[in-house]
Amino acid sequence: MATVYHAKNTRSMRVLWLLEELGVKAEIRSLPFPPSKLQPDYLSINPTGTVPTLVDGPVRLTESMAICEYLAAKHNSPMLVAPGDPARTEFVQWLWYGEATLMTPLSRIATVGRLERKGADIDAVIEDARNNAGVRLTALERRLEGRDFLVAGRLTLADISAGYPLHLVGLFGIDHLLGPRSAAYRERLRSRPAYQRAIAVP
Ligand SMILES: N[C@@H](CCC(=O)N[C@@H](CS)C(=O)NCC(=O)O)C(=O)O
Repeated sequence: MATVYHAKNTRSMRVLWLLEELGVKAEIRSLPFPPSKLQPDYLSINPTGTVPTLVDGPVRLTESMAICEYLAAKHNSPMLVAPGDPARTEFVQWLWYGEATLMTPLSRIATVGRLERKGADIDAVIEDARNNAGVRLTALERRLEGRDFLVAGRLTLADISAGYPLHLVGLFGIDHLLGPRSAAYRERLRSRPAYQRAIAVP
């Protein structure tokens, strides 16, 4: 059985959610956050100190979407849009959008918001990141016109990728940045039993 190193409200929720969608069991090891400070022995598992990490026999992966691709391929899931599929190119675009485009300003809000230092400069950085997230979210709003899911007319890893930054938007109290289609899309993802089981893991 594979092992997943997890911390609540982090990108490891993508992996837990996918496992639930696949109906695949794994050993979940929950860590305090940030593990590099609160559980430094985790650095021997993942030298970057980030979560998630997946260990599956000789396989060790430390990128949430690489873990999702690995698991979806291993279990022959249609959530992975394979090379040769007409939807593949769009799938790759939206797979990266969730991590590379949406997570950039949201990670800034998370890391700067954790600093003990407060003040006008910090507020300005957070405000700029919020504005930037709002601009980046408009691409999602446009994409969802006439669509329930990002690609291929079904739930794919692209939705798992985008689902985490949308979770953070809620946690950060910036729901006003979501257009109506994006808000409805997030609800569609959140209402899935697999999502709810994953999000409940401590
Ligand atoms: N690109 C990586 C990013 C992993 C990452 O930065 N995880 C955050 C939590 S969402 C983390 O563990 N941060 C702790 C730290 O940087 O010390 C992924 O998708 O897994």
